[in-house]
Amino acid sequence: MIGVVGLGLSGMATISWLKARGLAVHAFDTRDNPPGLAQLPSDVPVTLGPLDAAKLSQCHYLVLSPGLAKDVPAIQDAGVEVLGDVELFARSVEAPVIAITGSNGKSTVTTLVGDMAARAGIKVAVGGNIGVPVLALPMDAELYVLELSSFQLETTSSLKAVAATILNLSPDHLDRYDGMAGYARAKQRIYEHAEHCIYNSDDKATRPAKGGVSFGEQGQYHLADGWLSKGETPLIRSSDVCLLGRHNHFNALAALALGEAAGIPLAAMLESLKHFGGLPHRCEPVADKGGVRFVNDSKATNLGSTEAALDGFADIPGDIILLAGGDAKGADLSPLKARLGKVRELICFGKDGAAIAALKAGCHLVASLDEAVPLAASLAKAGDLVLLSPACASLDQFKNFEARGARFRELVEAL
Ligand code: LK2
Repeated sequence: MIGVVGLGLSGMATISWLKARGLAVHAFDTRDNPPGLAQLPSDVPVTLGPLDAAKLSQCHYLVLSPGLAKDVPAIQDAGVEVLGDVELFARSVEAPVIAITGSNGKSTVTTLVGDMAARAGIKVAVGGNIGVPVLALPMDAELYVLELSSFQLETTSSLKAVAATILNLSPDHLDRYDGMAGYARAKQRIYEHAEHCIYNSDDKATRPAKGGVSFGEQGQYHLADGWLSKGETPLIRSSDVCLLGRHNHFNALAALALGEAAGIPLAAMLESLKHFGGLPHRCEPVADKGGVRFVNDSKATNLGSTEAALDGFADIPGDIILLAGGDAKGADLSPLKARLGKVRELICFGKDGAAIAALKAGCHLVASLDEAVPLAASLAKAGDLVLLSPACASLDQFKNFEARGARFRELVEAL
C-alpha cells in the first residue's frame, strides 16, 4: 500500500496515476474537509485530521504534497521512504525534461520554453508547479517542460533534466526554511543529474557546483547594445521581444539557453519571443478608468517579485498606488521601503498588512482587498497606476494568487 499525503491537485493526480498502475493507495490529509475529497474514488481509504505515525508506517512509501514539510514529526517517525509526485514522474519518464526553478520568473520561463517548443513542432507538455501536476501530463510527449518549486525539489532525487536552471534566488518561504541556506539547498537539487545547468551570472547562489552556461549582465547569454546576444552573436533586438522590462529580457535569455541546450531550433525560439506577451496575474493590465491604469500583479507572492514590478514602472509619468499585503511567510519586507519612491499611496491589507504599513507614513491599513480597491480608486488621479503587487502569499484570505487576481479584476470592473 502506498500513502498519498495531501489531497491537493498533485495528490489527486498521484492517486489516479498509482491506481492506473494497479497499486493500492491510502489517502491522508491533515484537514477535515480537503478540496479533493468529493472526487476521491470510493475504493480509496482515507484518513483525515492530524497525521499519525503508526498509521503512516503501514505504507511502503509516502507520496508527500508540496504543501507539507518533510520534517513534520509524524512523517519522520513513520520511518518509511518519502518522495514527491515529481520523483515518481522522474523514475518513469523517458522523454527529455527541461526543469525550471527560481524565486521569480519560473512560470514565465516555463511557459515561454513550452511555447518555443510547440512553435518548433515538438509535441511538448508543460506543467509541474503551474497548471497541470506532473502525473496528469500526457504520457506521449516528446519533451516535458516543468516548473518546480523548492518544496517539490526537496522530495525529488532521480530527475535527470536535459537542461535545468535556477533563475534567481531571493528570500521566500522563510516560514518553512530556517534561512536562505536551506531554501538554496533545496533549489540546487535541480542540477543534481542535469546534463546542462543554466545559471544566472548575477546571482551566485544559482551557480551549479561545476560548469554550466550562464545568462545575465556578465553571462554568455546577455544584453548588448539593444540586442539579446549569445557571446558575440546578436540573436534578437530587445525591442522585438514582446515581454516588457529588463528582468523579462533576462528571463528570455534563460529560455534561449535552456531551449538551445535541449535542441529547440533557434528560429522557432525567436518567433516565440516576438509573440509571447506574458502570463495572467503577472503585471497584467486590467482596465483604464478615466486615465487611471489598474494592473494585476497578484502573482507577486514575495518581496523580490514586487521589487521587480516597482522597478518596471519606475518611468511612468504619474504615481503608483500600491496595494500590498497577505501572508509574508516570515519575510522581512522592510527593504521595500527603499523602493517606494514612486508610490504616493500605499494601501495594505491581510495578515501582515500592518507590518508593510509601517514602511510609509500616511499609508492606509484596511482589512481586505475588497476595501483596498475602492479606496485606491478614490485616491487616484489621471496618469496614476493602481498596482496590486502584494509581496505576500494570498493564502490567508484567498484560495491562491489566481483567486486574488480574479477578485481584483472583479472589484476594478465594479468601480
Ligand atoms: O508555498 S507554495 O509553494 N505556494 C504559495 C507561495 O508561493 O507562497 C502560493 C501562494 C499564493 O498566493 O497562491 C504552497 C503553499 C501551500 C500548498 C502548496 C504550495 C498547499 C498544498 C499544496 C501545495 O496542498 C495542501 C495539502 C496539504 C495537506
